[in-house]
Amino acid sequence: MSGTAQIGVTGLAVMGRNLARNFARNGLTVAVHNRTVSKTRALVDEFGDEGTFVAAESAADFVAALERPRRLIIMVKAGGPTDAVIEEFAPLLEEGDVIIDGGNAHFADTRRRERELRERGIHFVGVGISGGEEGALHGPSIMPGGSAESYASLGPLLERIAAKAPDGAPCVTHIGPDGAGHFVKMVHNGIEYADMQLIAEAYHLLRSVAGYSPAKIAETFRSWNTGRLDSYLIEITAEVLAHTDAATGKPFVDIVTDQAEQKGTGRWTVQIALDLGVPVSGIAEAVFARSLSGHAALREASRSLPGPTAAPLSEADAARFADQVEQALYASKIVSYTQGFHQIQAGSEEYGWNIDLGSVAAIWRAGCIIRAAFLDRIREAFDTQRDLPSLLSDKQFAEEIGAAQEDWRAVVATAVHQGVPTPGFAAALSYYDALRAERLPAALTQGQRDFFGAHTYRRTDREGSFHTLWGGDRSEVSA
Ligand code: NBP
Repeated sequence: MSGTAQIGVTGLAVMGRNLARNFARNGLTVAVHNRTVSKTRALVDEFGDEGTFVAAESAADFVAALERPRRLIIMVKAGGPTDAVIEEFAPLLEEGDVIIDGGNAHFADTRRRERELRERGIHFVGVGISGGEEGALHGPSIMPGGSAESYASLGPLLERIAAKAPDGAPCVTHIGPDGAGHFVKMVHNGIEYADMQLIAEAYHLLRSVAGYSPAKIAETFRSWNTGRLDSYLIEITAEVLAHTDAATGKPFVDIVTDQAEQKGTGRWTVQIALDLGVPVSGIAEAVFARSLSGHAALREASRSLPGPTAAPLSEADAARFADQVEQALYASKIVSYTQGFHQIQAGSEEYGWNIDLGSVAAIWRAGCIIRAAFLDRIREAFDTQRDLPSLLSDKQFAEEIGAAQEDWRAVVATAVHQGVPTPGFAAALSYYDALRAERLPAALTQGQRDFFGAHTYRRTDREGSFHTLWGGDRSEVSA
């Protein structure tokens, strides 16, 4: 027998509970279930008047509450708990039913689960959800993978609860088969790491070089947020910097321990980029910067190492420097997105996902942590130029980054002179210069590899592989 709920959510911690409420508020009948039954009861007691919930205390009741084909979303802790919940529900389901994992799963796990459940006739959809708990309640950006057939059944429901871009389009699209959704969510988080690092470097420079107070930097960020840097992360940065600690009266940012945490997805992005051979140096520097910050003992032991001294800037010079930092931040941000989209493109080719990059940019325009005004232009660049080799090849972005490059270089040079670490800005600039270079020293690297390991090299003037007899008469042989 089939129930009446169009969707079910199991796992009612902060994310699952808010997602269930979002579905209910949008007119869907939602079956809700949680391992610890009191959470199910609490949800219905507190928010039952927001819509139609069917509270289920057992797995069997939960499955029975769902209309067919059943669509049930798992919102539990990623990893072992997700497998445990799948094993609990799969035997109760029938062919054509859809299990959706909305947790932060590794895309390789999603590929495995999709394959295993497909063999049992069940669709498995790995869905990346971004926007935190607020997004889950009011409209997240949603990145579903899985089969096209499952999206036909699930997509219309997701469109109801997704964030809406400024043009009204729901921030959800079928990303591609099996693990494509979780892969794109992973890269989204990698870009988020890079964005946050770049903003942190801009703050550090404005504080250390321009001599601005946190309140003044908050003001500066607010004004940047009215221009091309308009984004959620810039907006909340201004909020954080303007906040005063009630206990001490000091700027909040000054009473927080300067050791950042890094959870799975940023690290995964870099690990997978290494496997795919994609240079995501901005994301990697962001992960490493967080990691370095956490090495408290190492930092303590190194604190007395010598560094430069610099005179404070005049007010006018500080204002001019702040403008340059805006240019450096924007240019570096373009590079981060260029690298992230390159990784998505490479993953898509490796796994045969056929991901539409313009659609990915489109669904990041609202609801997610990296939402930003310029994503609309990224969408347009990929939509109108299907064979764009890189975001930097787009005429408009190339012009903008070209116009920013002098200030970008000045900022990185000042940071080096004054001993302010800017790994994100510097890595982005190096990436830009490496892509531009007529010749790279990789030619020398190849020579070294051939010398010590007979790894061979290709020539610029002839086809084929060659090896020089370095230990002998240094003549060249075809390899
Ligand atoms: P948590 O990640 O804190 O997980 C708690 C939930 O998992 C509870 O409902 C708990 O049930 C359930 N659970 C666990 Br733990 N082990 C279980 C098991 N063996 N069997 C059944 N249920 C089990 O919840 P969350 O912060 O709401 O996040 C949910 C998912 O969404 C995670 O994968 C997370 O990475 C992802 N996500 C989170 C955010 C965010 O901003 N927090 C954003 C995007 C995605 P119990 O109540 O009985 O203990």
